[in-house]
Amino acid sequence: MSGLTLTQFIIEEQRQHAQATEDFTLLLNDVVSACKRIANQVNKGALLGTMGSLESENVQGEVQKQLDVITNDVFISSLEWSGRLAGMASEEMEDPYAIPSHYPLGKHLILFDPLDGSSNVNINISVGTIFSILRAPAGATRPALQDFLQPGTQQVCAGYALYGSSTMFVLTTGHGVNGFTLDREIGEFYLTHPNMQIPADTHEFAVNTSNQRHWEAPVQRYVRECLQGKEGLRGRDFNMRWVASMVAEIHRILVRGGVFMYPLDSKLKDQGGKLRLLYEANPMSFIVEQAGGVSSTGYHRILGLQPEALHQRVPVILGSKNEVERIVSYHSE
Ligand code: P6P
Repeated sequence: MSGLTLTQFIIEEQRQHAQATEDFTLLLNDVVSACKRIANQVNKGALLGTMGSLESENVQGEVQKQLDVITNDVFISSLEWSGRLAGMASEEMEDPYAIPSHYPLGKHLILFDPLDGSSNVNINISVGTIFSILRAPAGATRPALQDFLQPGTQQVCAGYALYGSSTMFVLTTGHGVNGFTLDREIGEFYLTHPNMQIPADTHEFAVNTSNQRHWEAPVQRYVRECLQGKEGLRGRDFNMRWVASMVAEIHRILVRGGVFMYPLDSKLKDQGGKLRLLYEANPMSFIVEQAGGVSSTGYHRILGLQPEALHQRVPVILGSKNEVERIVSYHSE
């Protein structure tokens, strides 16, 4: 396999951007190693007997899968020692993870969902890892919880690994979005999807329609118009997808366009939504915006939100620019 490897790409990115540092380049390479290890764990889950659920629940009140905990541990053990991080936060841990005192502290914070969509893992549907990298407070001190609560515009990097028919790694450092495919035989990711751009228009939407009766009026209106097809106001037929694995949905949208919605609904109103702001909505919104798309709660740009809690949830409407702007306009009417 010829072509640019992810390692070469990251180093060349560092050369091109003055603010990039070797420290960050090495951190990103450690994230890549963690995702390769997770890919291996997910791929062999049934063989290793790790596809089951645990008795425990995570901070979200969700039953934990064995692989949720295993992959969380993989991410921590791959990164905690490196001296690149001042702290880590995960969907699977109630509080931020303090870097053990025998390791040096670094200049970045990482927030991650180690295995998003894990309820799909035992039915062999694609799952993924999502990560977001922020700057740590100046001076290598132990971060306070507040240091993790930065708006999405402060992210220096965001990305995901997709464990699907092929294993892919997609990232942005604020200079566009690039996708890499793993060659398992040699353990290298190769650039296969340079400069990913989301088409501005689409006729494909992704939403869990079983929640339809709980949606707010603007989303009801938008989906109703799509379902009316060419006989309706939109004058064209639409297609619907719902994988129940956010990484797979976002990847599809990056490749061929579309809209992904997990909107606010009356049964989620108290918790503010389904998806988590800091390690799902923010990293995916950074990627989507860098690929020319739009990402909104329906009322506000997601990247502009000031987080108030580590596991805060938000409504998410993102994807093809013209379609998301239509949905946002329905919210403002
Ligand atoms: P539902 C997976 O648990 C997740 O966080 C996202 O990856 C996915 O888009 C969503 O929840 C699926 O939610 O309610 O359809 O199971």
